Amino acid sequence: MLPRRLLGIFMVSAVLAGACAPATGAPTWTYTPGKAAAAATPAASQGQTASGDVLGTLEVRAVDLGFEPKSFSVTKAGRYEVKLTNSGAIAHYVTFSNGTTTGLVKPSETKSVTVDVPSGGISFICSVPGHADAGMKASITAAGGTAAGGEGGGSTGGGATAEVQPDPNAPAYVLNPAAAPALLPGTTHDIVINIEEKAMTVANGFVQKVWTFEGTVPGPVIRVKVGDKVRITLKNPTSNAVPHSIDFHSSQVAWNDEMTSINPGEEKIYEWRADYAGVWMYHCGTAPALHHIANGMFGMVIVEPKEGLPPVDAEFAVVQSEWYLGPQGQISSLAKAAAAAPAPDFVVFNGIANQYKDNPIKVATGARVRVFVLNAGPSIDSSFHVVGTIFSSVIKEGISLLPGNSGNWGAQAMDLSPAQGGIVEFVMPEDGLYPMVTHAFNLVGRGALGLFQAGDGNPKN
Ligand SMILES: [Cu+2]
Repeated sequence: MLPRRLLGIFMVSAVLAGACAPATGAPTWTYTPGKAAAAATPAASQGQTASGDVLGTLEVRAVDLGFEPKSFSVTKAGRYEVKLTNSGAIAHYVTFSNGTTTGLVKPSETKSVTVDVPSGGISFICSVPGHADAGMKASITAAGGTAAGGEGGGSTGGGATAEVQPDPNAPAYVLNPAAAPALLPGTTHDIVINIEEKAMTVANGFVQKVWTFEGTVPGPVIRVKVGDKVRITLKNPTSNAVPHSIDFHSSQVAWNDEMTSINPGEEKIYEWRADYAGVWMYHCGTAPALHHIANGMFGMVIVEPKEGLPPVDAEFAVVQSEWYLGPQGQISSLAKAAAAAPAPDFVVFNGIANQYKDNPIKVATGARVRVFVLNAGPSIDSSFHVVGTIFSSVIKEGISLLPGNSGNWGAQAMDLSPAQGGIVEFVMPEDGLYPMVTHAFNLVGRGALGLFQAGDGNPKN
């Protein structure tokens, strides 16, 4: 337990240090005219590309997620030292549009790099994927020159993009089975979750560099019952580029203890007890959490009541989510996901557009079917509906409609806002196809369509 506690304390300290640091209104400017040679400092060893005398030092502070200040001006073009102090809680870089970089600067660290500022100025970003889009862009202008602007080059992808075109050479997607897993045996569960950043075909012709729990989007379904203890070991391998974290909505824990971010090469333990039954979301909460969710870091926890759920004939787990495409092979677009009126390229069930339309989910005719449904969002509501059926049982966010209720009430669609989950049960009474949709029909054409196939799928025989 001790290492985890220490890590938690360290992260809190980093956050507080950031919050208490003095605000910097004006650019920190340490160049002394006429004393340039005397002010020269030893050249930074990392990423050095510049040559000649250092004309001054520019101090920049990284906060989560921005640079302070965002613009510098120097009196003439030439070679400068740029000193990055990281006052945030997660690691950052200063990376210039010509490729010069400080390298990774961890929380509370300071690193310097020297760079040639041309007369036209130069821009820099944090090159952790997603951070530039989240606002970590800045620029240096030289007096007499024209501004390079702060939105400059060196982008690592994920920006607002023109419409992404399908790639005919994209690998076929890997079908994500919809069957719900069995309840984990026992009452205490030790679970390792490896974070993996990888390429994934998210729709026919479209590949994204997704961030995953255990290599899949969504991450694995974890199924326990009320009273169980769960001990998660979250691992962020050195092969990853970005810090990550995990937040279980099924848990009651301090945000700044269990949910803190871990850098590549680190791991941490997150313990919780399943106090309440339901269908719960888990997700990465590392800033910007919108981007980490939009890029694949979410999954479902099922907590059954202590006495268990009544038996049914077949059980499935379906997570609805959105894709905001970045360029082919790159991370998703934070700019698109962050729009006030988000317009996803795809809305999908279990990570991949139309996968159950292409590969119908087969059930026996007349069987009682239970579907655990989670809306992972990050931003669009779900109206979960199975065409041709009526839900005789709905348990949603602690509220239940059960078969045999007086009045024989039923339900046609389960409304789930982002991060809400529920359970529906229904029967497909005759052979045939029963489409699964969100009844926001503009999204059905964007991938939110699956099929249940009862019997042989043909009602005519
Ligand atoms: Cu993450």
